[in-house]
Amino acid sequence: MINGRPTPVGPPDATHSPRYVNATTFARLPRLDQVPRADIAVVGVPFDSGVTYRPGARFGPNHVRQSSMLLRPYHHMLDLAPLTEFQIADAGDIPVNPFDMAETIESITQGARDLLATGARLMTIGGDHSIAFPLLRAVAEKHGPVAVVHFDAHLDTWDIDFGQCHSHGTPFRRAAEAGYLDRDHCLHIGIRGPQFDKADLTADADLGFEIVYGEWIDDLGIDGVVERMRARLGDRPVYVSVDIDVLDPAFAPGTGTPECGGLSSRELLAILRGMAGLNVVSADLVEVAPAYDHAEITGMAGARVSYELISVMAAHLAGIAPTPPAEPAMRVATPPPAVTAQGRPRNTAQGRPRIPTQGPPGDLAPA
Ligand SMILES: [Mn+2]
Repeated sequence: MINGRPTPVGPPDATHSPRYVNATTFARLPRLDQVPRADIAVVGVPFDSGVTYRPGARFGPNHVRQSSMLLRPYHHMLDLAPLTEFQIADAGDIPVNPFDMAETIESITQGARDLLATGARLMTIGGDHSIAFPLLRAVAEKHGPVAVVHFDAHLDTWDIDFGQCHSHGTPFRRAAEAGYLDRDHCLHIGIRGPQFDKADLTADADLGFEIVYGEWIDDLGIDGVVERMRARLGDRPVYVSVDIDVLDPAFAPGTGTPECGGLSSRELLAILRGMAGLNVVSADLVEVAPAYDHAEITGMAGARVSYELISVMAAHLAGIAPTPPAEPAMRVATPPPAVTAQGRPRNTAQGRPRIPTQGPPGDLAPA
């Protein structure tokens, strides 16, 4: 027994069985049909009929599985072995119809519903971002409206694409309208690049989202982002949605709508880790498009992000309390000088307070 449960079946010992043998599952974990039950089910949704630019995320689930072979059981930052202390299993892929969005939304809802009904939390690997809408529907049926933390270069609260209300640019607007979101406790992290229109940001705020822009990450720092995120989410049930394009194309070239100026994988992983102890009820990782990937860069990032999300869910299952935020004095032992070595004013929150405490920038704050 571990954690009051039957001893879980973990991945085979990589010091005795090479990682690259046999057909693969995520992190070489057992398939769901090989174990009695799972605390966390990893499930693929190979659907990309909602994309507006580069297609190919339908091949994301198996690419991420293939890139997950090196993941090891013990997480030293959390002092937790998610893959061996808890039963994690690969549930395969949910059926999709590449020619029918409506049918696929129903199929994904049912697939997620069935897995959630077993008591498992979901780590879903897409697929394009349109799959978040039916996943949120199934999660909200079980937990009620959820707080969403959405990592993405793009808002994905747009309204209509090509006359269609469901695409990879609309899942969070549709979910908000349907009542699946705990409004005023949702936030986007990493939004950047040009927008269609200033009004998109006002509409987004009206749907209940706060934004931590990608352009703010350097000034806020990891701790600052984590602090805002945790203040926004509190102790509510949380759904985490990670679009791999929140990473800079240098760290995730294999995706459908890449945007320059994104997070590094180290920054994203640290922010995700900041959720340890929160009640993360399920999560997804979407938009890995292997045709544009090189040397598995994006696949490995997707696998590692999924591992971090699994670890955060396992930390909650293990009853690990969220780490209290560090004292500001401890985080910044010596304030940085007000000017750079080149004599320019340093671009910091202390030097130039250009990060508002909440809401969109400037006059975009909702009335
Ligand atoms: Mn997205």
